[in-house]
Amino acid sequence: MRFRTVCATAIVSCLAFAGAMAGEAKAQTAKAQMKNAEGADVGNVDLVAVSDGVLLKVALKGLPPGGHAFHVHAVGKCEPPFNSAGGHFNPQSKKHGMMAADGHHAGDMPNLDIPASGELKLEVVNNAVSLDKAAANSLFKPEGTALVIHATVDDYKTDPTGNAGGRIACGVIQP
Ligand SMILES: [Cu+2]
Ligand SMILES: [Zn+2]
Repeated sequence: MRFRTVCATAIVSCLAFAGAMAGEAKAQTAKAQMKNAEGADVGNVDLVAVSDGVLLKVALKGLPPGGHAFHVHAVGKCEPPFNSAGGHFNPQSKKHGMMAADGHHAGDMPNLDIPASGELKLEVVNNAVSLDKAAANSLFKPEGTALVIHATVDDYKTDPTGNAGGRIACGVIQP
């Protein structure tokens, strides 16, 4: 499994380690302001470079309860109904899904489970992407990238979409 959730104390040590490894005073960061198809603010995601990928600090609100697919998409453009964001971010030309034999896309991530309140805070590491502009799997490629939340869950295997239904929220990943 290439993904894992991490606890708050692990994040602190992880960030300190990443900074030491890179020899940088400040960790690379990015952010995405998430909007629904009506243009309403439905939260945001802060991204931080860690030693082996990118930590996503997700804080959402006003979303329909239940399971929802959550991916990095390959174009940094969020025009409702968000087809503008393109397919899943896939710099290595893999098949979709962490349960697929030839998977997975770098942009594939675990489903979100939105509670009845419509609000969710969660932190997850994506080990397949980078905030380093020079990396082949950089989220800062020329066309940009976007985070997309779908109407239903990702089945983690149907290529290329995970059979996740429509796109209900989108946010361009920005420095
Ligand atoms: Cu998606
Ligand atoms: Zn995918």
